[in-house]
Amino acid sequence: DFTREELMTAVSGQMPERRWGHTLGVMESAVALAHRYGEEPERADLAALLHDVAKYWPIDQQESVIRDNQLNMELLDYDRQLLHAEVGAFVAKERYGIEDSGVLDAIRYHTSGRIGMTKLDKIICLADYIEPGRDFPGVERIRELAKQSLEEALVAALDSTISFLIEKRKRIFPMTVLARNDLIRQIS
Ligand code: DGI
Ligand code: FE
Ligand code: FE
Ligand code: FE
Repeated sequence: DFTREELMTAVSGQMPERRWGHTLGVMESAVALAHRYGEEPERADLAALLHDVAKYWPIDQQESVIRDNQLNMELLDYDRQLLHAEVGAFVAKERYGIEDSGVLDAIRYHTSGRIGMTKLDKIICLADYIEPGRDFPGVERIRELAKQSLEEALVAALDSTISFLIEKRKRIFPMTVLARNDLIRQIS
């Protein structure tokens, strides 16, 4: 088994300095959200540590992991940015021996979201948007919303991604739209 320290060394070695800084930021934000919203901080920390582990793997390698292990093949029809989440969950389990399926799911769905997001899913997905190093239009409003409601903040975050994709005339992974709809349903 890997200690947390060994995992940190292994993960940081697979990404540029800047992305490792992002990962540390997501860990910090995820733990803070866990305390605020009653999730186990250790699980938030672990999922955040591993969430982008595959982000800088070559795309053909990410695609191979998905094909060779019969993971979610639908992802291959959409933006390549979606692959690293699915691959990351696989790697966390198979290479790093993570057995907590809730942690693995939080990694798997951190980019796309999903219907019926767990508290841990929401925390990791949201922490990914609001970590201290993030600077995109609207991030400050999402940080404020995150103090009041995980769901309100996450809807705002997904809306910003969906708007960005529309602006770039990219296709939207349907699960992202379903995730947003489901969160709005949970709020109202
Ligand atoms: O890995 P990070 O950069 O930290 O963040 P992420 O895992 O949330 O990746 C987000 C990127 O994925 C973002 O630049 C938008 C892009 N993307 C492309 N198609 C989709 C998508 N994101 C979502 N949620 N849904 C899509 O269909
Ligand atoms: Fe990511
Ligand atoms: Fe994200
Ligand atoms: Fe990230």
